Amino acid sequence: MNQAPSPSSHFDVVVVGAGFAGLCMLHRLRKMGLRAKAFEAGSGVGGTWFWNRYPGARCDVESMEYSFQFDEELQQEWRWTERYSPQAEILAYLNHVADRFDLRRDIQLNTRVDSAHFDEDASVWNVRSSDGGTHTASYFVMATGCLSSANTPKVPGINSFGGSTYHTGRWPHEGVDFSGLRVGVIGTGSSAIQSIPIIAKEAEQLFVFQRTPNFSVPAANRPLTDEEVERVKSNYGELRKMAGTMGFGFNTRSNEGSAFDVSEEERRAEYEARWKMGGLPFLGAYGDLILDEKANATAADFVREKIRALVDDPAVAEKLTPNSILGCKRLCADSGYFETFNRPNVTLVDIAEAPIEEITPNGLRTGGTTYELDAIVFATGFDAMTGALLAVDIRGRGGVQLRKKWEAGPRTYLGIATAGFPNFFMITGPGSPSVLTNMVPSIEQHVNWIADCMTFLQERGETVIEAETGAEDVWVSHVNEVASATLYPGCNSWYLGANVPGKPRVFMPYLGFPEYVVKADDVAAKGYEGFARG
Ligand code: NA7
Repeated sequence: MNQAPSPSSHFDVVVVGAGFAGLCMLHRLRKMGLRAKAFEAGSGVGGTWFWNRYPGARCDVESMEYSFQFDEELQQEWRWTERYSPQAEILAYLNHVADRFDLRRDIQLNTRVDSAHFDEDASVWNVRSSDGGTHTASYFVMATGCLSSANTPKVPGINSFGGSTYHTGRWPHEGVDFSGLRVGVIGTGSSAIQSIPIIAKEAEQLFVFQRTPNFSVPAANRPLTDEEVERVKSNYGELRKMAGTMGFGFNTRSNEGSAFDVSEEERRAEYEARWKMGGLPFLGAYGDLILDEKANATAADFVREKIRALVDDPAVAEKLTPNSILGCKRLCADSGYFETFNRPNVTLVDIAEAPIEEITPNGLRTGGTTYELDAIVFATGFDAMTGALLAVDIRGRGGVQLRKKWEAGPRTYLGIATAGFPNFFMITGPGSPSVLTNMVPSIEQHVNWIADCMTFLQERGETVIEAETGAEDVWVSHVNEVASATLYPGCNSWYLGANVPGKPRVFMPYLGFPEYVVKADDVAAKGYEGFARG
């Protein structure tokens, strides 16, 4: 592990981040014989899975699929223990990957990249790191993840609080003991929904401050049997290929047809079966659930009924029942979330009408009532997709800042490059399928595309590649057009940036992994069409 202060040095590639994306990129660059260096802000590798250690943190994609496929021996030898991996197991896997492929010697931990400026005369990136290091690189790759920049609301009085505050995405490594404490959780997204049932069992009293109720289906997590692991491993390659053509998961069939192709009875049976099976494939019950409001309502009403049946107090059940489009905000998968509100030590506080007014030394005030608290958990999500990219002072041609260019929202070509910023790549950037897919295969697809592009240039003795503005404009319009044919843009989700006050509202992910791969491969096959090279 190289922890020495950085001297000034030149690399073929500087990579920012050592999570799934950074590790995968580094491994591929090594295999190409390039000199690469990764900087990682955390004190360990793992990215999302390094930071999100809150109680109950778990992936909502099945573990046999949420893993790398670039090395057959790795995928054969690693044994996942549960259907949905807990955070600690995914982190152990990523540490294993770092060791197995000897990646640590090119990773500098505890170091942020503060700025990266493109020098047009020398055609290199000047990169400054938080340890005072200055580096040059032919290529600059951001592998900083889509959900890594924590969003903590600016509530008045936040610094006056006498107890402890936590953000789910920055959880203390030593864990937190809530025994005997009065705890407030702000937010009811995926992180809250996973952690609330566990915090409720430990805390003396738990207050959940809910601005918007969320749809959630049971995760139905369980240990994996040797038989099912073997079934996947004996056919891993084929299953992965199949998943690539579906965009999500090889374990669950998605129905193409309309919810109205079948009788109400059949529809209910399908929803019931998927509810029992658990997890996000609930949304795959019919092809038009995210396209047609009436179709969506059939599934949403089914989940609403389930919530009402799970929660004893009808008034609490009503508050927990969303009146929005199912899946428009990312669907959650839980283990006993709604039932937790039947516990005598749990109180749901609806802050939809009366936002949090103030945090005081002893607690939190909303709607004129003060709640006395010993600890506050911000489960308030992330400045998604652009937050981590814009946290670095990235400047392209003419010294133009990426922040300036994206003032009205991110603009990319294929979610991988942006005009005016030569030799700069983003892994799963805005405008790529990313968060609407299984992230790990999406990351591998981007890593391979970027690496192949570098090889292409190398073979031709070319040193510069840059997205053309025209190609970028067409891509941005296409991303919007695809999204606007669905129900996704119709709610205040982080896909749109709506969770961060002042953030421009642009639908950021591209809908359709298989279509995207065809397009990206076609661009490459046509000599990187839409890119200027030289
Ligand atoms: P999410 O899904 O963005 O959830 C954040 C929650 O915090 C959500 O309920 C928000 O309510 C709430 N929130 C945010 N700001 C505030 C303020 N100012 N006041 C009250 N409540 C607030 O983040 P997660 O970490 O749970 O999950 C992120 C993704 O990680 C998830 O989708 C999975 O892909 C994994 P809102 O809905 O905005 O009204």
